[in-house]
Amino acid sequence: MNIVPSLLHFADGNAVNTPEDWKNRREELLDLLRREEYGYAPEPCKVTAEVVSRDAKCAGGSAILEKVLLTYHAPKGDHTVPMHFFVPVDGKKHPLILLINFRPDPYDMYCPTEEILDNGFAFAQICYKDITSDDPDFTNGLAGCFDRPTDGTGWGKISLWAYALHGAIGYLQTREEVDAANVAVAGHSRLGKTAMWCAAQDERIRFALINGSGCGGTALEQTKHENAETYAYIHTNFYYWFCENHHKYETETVSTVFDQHMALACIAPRYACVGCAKDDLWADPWSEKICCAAAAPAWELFGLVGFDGDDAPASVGTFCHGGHIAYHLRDGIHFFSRRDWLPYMEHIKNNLYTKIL
Ligand code: GTR
Repeated sequence: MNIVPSLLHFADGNAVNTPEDWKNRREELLDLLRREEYGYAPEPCKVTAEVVSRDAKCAGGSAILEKVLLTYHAPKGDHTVPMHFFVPVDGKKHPLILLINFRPDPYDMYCPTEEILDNGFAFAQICYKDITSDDPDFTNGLAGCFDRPTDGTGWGKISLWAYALHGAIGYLQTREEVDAANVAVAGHSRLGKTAMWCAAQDERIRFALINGSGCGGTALEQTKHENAETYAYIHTNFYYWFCENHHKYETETVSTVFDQHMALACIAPRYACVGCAKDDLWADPWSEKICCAAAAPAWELFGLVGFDGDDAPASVGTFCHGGHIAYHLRDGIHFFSRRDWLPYMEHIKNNLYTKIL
């Protein structure tokens, strides 16, 4: 399959041959994706944190749950986002999973909280609507605390949700219970797109858990299959997730400018987990697999296995976990299932102590 544009050529046509070249190519790709797809996020701002409640015996006495208020001190005002932070009670440092979720509750159907803790993780959760609303209103929450560029490149909501996660990670890495070298971000669907874009930009994140992310996530646009969501369709309802420049790809061929393998590849040489469901045709599990294969050359530059699968359609039960990009296809529909979390946790645990080149 000829996936264009080439990952391993600079915009000027020169080849990308070395890990050093990749650093520059990654910056070029991030700039391209900011300009044409997700929009430029604001400059980082100061984030302060306050623990406002503590349950020392949650999860059957196995963990501590804190409610932490994160305050973003932005140019046009402060905005506070609540976060739930769980940590096992054993007093050790733990790899951390930060989930951006749809609902504000600490226990939710999209995450098997106790099982995550039992697997030795610290676990933090933020509700995306506490950052800013999921609609075209750019004046509320954190969105209202910045001026948004009006030249077509200003942040869409995905970019702003990701921006808030960067701030949360800064705080979480200061917590003594957290193994700061082993931080994962996770999200499902529109928040899978957010987790991917967050990890693409933030090298403090070692693992990206990208579930059911589909269009604008890990589904390659140029190979979309029947009944899959496309850029043209996503803009009918969700144009505000992206920057205004992205709207032109409703009608133009995207493949000559950029595609989603570039966003996934910006995670290299770190780790990504892509999870899909067989009946989630809207998200297009096959194009997600092709995307993994198309992103892999970025890891190969480092002499690493990028993806140990191919670009053929997967069958239920497929696990490609031998490379830095893990892919699985499970049975069922669009959902963040325990059957997704289990392979994600396994991939993290298998790769906790390898050296990131
Ligand atoms: C759909 C949208 C998808 C996906 C999903 C979700 O309606 O078209 O791109 O993000 O919502 O977030 O649940």
